[in-house]
Amino acid sequence: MARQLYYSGRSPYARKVRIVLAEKQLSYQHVDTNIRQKSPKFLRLNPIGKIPVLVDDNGLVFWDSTLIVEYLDDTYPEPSFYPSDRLERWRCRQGEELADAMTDQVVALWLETRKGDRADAQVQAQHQVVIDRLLTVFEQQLQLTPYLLSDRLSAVDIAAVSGLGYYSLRFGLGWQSRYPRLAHWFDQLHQRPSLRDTIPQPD
Ligand SMILES: N[C@@H](CCC(=O)N[C@@H](CS)C(=O)NCC(=O)O)C(=O)O
Repeated sequence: MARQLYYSGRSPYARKVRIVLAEKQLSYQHVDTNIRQKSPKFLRLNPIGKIPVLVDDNGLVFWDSTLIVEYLDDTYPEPSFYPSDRLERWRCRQGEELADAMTDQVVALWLETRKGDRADAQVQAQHQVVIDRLLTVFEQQLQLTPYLLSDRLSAVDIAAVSGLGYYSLRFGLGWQSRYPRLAHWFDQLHQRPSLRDTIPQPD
C-alpha cells in the first residue's frame, strides 16, 4: 500500500514530518484532514484525534509528530536527524520537546488572538512570556553551535523551524530583529527544498 500522511496544510506538527519525509525522499499520499470535523475513520487511526497521522507502506499507524519522526529515522536512517550516541539522543529528544512546547504556546496565543475583542490580554501576555523564554534558549544555543543541537541538522531544528514558521505565519517576522542568530539560522534553513516546499500559507 502507498504511504499516507493525514494532515492539514498549516499544521506545524505535520510540517515536522513533511520535512523529514522530503529529506529522506520518501513519497506519500496527502490525506487532507479536517480537524473540526473528524471522520470516524480518522478517529479509528488516532483516537486522540490529532494530526499528523502516518500510515506507513507496511500498514503500521503512527501518531504524534515526534514519534513519527523518530520512527521514520529508525526505519529509514539516511539521512539521520538523531545522534547515534545514547545520551546525545536524549538531549535531542529534550530539545524537540522544548521546540514543541514553543509551538504549543504559539498555537495557544493564536487561538486567543483570533478571538479579537474578546481576547484576554493577560492570557496573551502569558503565552508570549513562555515563547520568548524558549526562543532565548535557542538563541543562546546558536552562540555555541551552528544548529540547535550540534554542528548538524537534527530533529530539534526541524521541530523549532516548524514552530517558528507557524509563528511567522500568524504574527509576522518581527521576532527576527529580537533574535538575530535564530533569524539567520531560519533563513539559511529555508534554502532547503524540504523547507521551502512546506511553508504554511495564509488562510
Ligand atoms: N503532540 C501532537 C500535537 C498535534 C496537534 O496538536 N495537532 C493539531 C493541529 S496543528 C490538532 O490536530 N488539533 C486537533 C484537536 O486538538 O482537536 C503532535 O506533535 O503530533
